[in-house]
Amino acid sequence: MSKDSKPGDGDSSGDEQDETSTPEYYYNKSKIPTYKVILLGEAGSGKTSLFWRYKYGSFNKGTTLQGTDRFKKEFVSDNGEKMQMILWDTAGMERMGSLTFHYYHGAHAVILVFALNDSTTFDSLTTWNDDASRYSSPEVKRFLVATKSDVEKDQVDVPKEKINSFCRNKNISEIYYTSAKTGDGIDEMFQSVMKSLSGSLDKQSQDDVWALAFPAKTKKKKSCSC
Ligand SMILES: Nc1nc2c(ncn2[C@@H]2O[C@H](COP(=O)(O)OP(=O)(O)OP(=O)(O)O)[C@@H](O)[C@H]2O)c(=O)[nH]1
Ligand SMILES: [Mg+2]
Repeated sequence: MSKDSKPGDGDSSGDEQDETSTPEYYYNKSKIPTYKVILLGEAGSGKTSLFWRYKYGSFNKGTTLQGTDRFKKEFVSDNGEKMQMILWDTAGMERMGSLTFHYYHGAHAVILVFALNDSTTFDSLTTWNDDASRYSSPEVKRFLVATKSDVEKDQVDVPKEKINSFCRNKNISEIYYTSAKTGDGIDEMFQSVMKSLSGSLDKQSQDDVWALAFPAKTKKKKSCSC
């Protein structure tokens, strides 16, 4: 959790924006390669809890969190290069079937999320994966994340063989087991995702990454009457 973050504020909510939340500000100031990473998965799979745990370091039991749905975090790659991730959460839009172009557009990585104790969230992943190809890019990097790894063994509803076979068929090299409740596996998962992305950035896409995450306030300049 970043030192100044607290639930409900945001780098990101898009409502109150000052100079420091404009794309130009971040892009010109940081010049750090920045990757857009999106969470995708069925309602209830645990996306917001994952996001929340990573950003705030706590477990939020609410299911309808709103406000902060983008979060940026700096990493240092193995070769010492700084890099940044902007993580996007759907803020519940998937429940209305209304994930927008903005959500997918320009994503460098998709984290497909399912809950270990709910096979319907796993079964829907094929559709989410197809949508990622259609609306972001066929080349977008994909990662598979199982959430709720804290549940009792007898509540696990998705067999390992099914998970492994999905990974093989979709060309996904890594599955991560995480728990937003305990925090297990989450830091490691994001570190690993960023490590995989390191060095893959198309420099052309940087403007889009910032502009989509932090749309500039459209202020009209005062015209001079002289
Ligand atoms: N035991 C356990 N429960 C979890 C965990 N993560 C999330 N949950 C619970 O699962 C439910 C759904 O979690 P959310 O994070 O809201 O899921 P979502 O994918 O964001 O779903 P919507 O935004 O509601 O569409 C909530 O009741 C959470 O408390 C976890 O790691 N362990
Ligand atoms: Mg959510």
